[in-house]
Amino acid sequence: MKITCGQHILDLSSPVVMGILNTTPDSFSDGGSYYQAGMLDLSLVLRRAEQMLSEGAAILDVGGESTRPGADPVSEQEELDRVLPVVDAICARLDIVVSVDTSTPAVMREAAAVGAGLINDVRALEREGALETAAQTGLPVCLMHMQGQPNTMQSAPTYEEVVAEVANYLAGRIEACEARGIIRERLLLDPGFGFGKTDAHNLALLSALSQLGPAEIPIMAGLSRKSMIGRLLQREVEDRLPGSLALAMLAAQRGAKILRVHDVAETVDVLHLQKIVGDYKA
Ligand code: PT1
Repeated sequence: MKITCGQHILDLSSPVVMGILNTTPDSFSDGGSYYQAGMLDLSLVLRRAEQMLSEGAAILDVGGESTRPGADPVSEQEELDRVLPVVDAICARLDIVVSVDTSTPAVMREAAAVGAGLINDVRALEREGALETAAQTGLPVCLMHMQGQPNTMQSAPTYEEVVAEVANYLAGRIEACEARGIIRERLLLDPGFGFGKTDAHNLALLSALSQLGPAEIPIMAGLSRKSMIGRLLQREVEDRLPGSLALAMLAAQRGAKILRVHDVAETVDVLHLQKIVGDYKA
């Protein structure tokens, strides 16, 4: 299973790691890491990008809008200012697929112009103009499910049948994409762990991960350091690595092809061992 991401070809025959690169001052676990005196420091971002590449990341996901629970929206200009210099700098220097974590058409268009290889949209191209813009870039798109909006989504998430509802929603977005010329070979699906979901909802989605969509569309999963791990294991955000690794492995076992994580080296080790054990013939 291969997918063309701009200049790069991404091989998803076994699961790969997407390293998280947040250029926001307020992300839940690594917010502000690349800021010096209130300014985004490109050299710090590049150092981290190089490190994640050397640790085995196949993709780097660059985002300028925090979408963790409770986060406030960001202006288009702010997002452009945070994301574009980073995408540009990485694409100019490193041989890696750069994904842009955005719902904003202008960011999609400009990021694609400087070399981004993937659009990761937590709003599944629902914003005005996003479907058309994403279609024009020719890039693959990850469609994620979210109930509500980040600042309020965790107040009272409600579903009658969470797996069926998420699957139906994603089926509708696949249809909307195909109607605009974004063929399904260009799509990825993501259940959106923690996006308007209780722990029970997240667990139901994890256990039914492979039933979220058509078998030929790869699934992406983002569980790294999320609050579900904190609640289930009583762990603060800095102590969620073991939980994150366990969930990454379980997601891969259930069919996820892209794992979106903070801890690249550790997750690459887990997936590597999983492959060795899976391939072993006694
Ligand atoms: C994700 C994801 C994402 N997650 C995709 N993109 C975030 N495709 C940003 C918590 O409960 O899963 N898939 N982009 C980060 N969002 C959250 C959500 C962070 C919930 C933290 C929590 O702690």
